[in-house]
Amino acid sequence: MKVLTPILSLCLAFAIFSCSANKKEYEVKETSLKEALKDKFLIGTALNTNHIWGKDTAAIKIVTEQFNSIVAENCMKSMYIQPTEGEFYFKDADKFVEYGEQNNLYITGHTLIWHSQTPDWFFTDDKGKDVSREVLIERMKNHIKTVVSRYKGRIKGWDVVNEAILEDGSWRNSKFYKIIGEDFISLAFQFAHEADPDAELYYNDYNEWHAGKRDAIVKLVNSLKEKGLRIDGVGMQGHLGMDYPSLDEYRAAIDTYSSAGVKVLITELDVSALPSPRRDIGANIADTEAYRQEMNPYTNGLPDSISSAWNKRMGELFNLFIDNSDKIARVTMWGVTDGDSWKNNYPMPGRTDYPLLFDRQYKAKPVVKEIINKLKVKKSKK
Ligand code: 9MR
Repeated sequence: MKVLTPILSLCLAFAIFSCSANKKEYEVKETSLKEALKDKFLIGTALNTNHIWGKDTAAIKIVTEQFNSIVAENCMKSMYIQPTEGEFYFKDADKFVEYGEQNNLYITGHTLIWHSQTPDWFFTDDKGKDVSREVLIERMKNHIKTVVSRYKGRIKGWDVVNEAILEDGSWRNSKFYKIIGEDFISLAFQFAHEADPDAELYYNDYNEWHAGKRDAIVKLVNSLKEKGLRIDGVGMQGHLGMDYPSLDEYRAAIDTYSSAGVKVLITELDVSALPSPRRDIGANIADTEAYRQEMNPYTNGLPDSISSAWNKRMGELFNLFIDNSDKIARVTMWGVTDGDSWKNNYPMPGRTDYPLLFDRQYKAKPVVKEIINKLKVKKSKK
């Protein structure tokens, strides 16, 4: 017995070790969103500079294990990439693209032309006055051509124009629109295509489920096509709430865009768990509201009931995407973990929101497993 005891303990230890080793491997596979969704659509996430430079190692592990597509949350916007005319800052963007290539990720670029986050020099002359139409077109052309050609063949698709249409279907009265007219959109698509003929080109917007905006986007898609320009997809940003839009409204938008003959991309998905001041709050970053304590109810964590409701809502959205995967080419989360989400500061600064698939401790929310399990069950039924 004296001899047997150490042998038995060794066997037991080995059994426990191999069991936990198997379990660990099994879990990694089990929790891979990209594996589960691989026949449906690309699953992506936006990266901030801490991700890009490898500082947030826990988030990076999630990115490489769970996602197969990336977009830069901020560093390719014109105010960062061309802060002064003719002086481009490519360090962050270069690193982002390099990271994507090293990890075999589908890389998309965000965003070339946007009314927001465009540096003032873009629109003004040395006296501070608005530039002429010709000058603005030239600046737009130079910006697009420089950025797109730098990543030719490496960035696979571009958000060419972002948020040019309002909810009622009218044009946003941006500087681009005021100075150039609605042509600024077709010119932007033309310049992007000339710089990289193989890149996919997208129009991207929020509140994309509003009937007025939706129909105007379809009109835009048709008019670009009529002009012989390339447009591959409509990016539905997907900054959504717990009770807006309804699944029917969202489905109708997916159907409508798809019927216009373009791919549907869900490009910036997050679902706020917090009360919203308005149903159509969307993502216009100028529309912020003053902080109110009663609008920030979950500073110490989500109550179970709200957490279940949030997981249910996100699950229903993913079910909708999976059921429409013949129309949807990519679903991209607007960030990796809750702690980094822009929603903590929008539409009110300083709140604690819970809009993403991974929590502040980098833990996957229950819906992640549910999505994976749902697909596993479907596959094994076939
Ligand atoms: O998430 C982005 C946030 O960190 C920036 O401060 C903000 C302004 O550049 O932009 C946020 O991302 C926006 C995206 O680029 C376009 N659609 C709306 C997004 C949320 O504002």
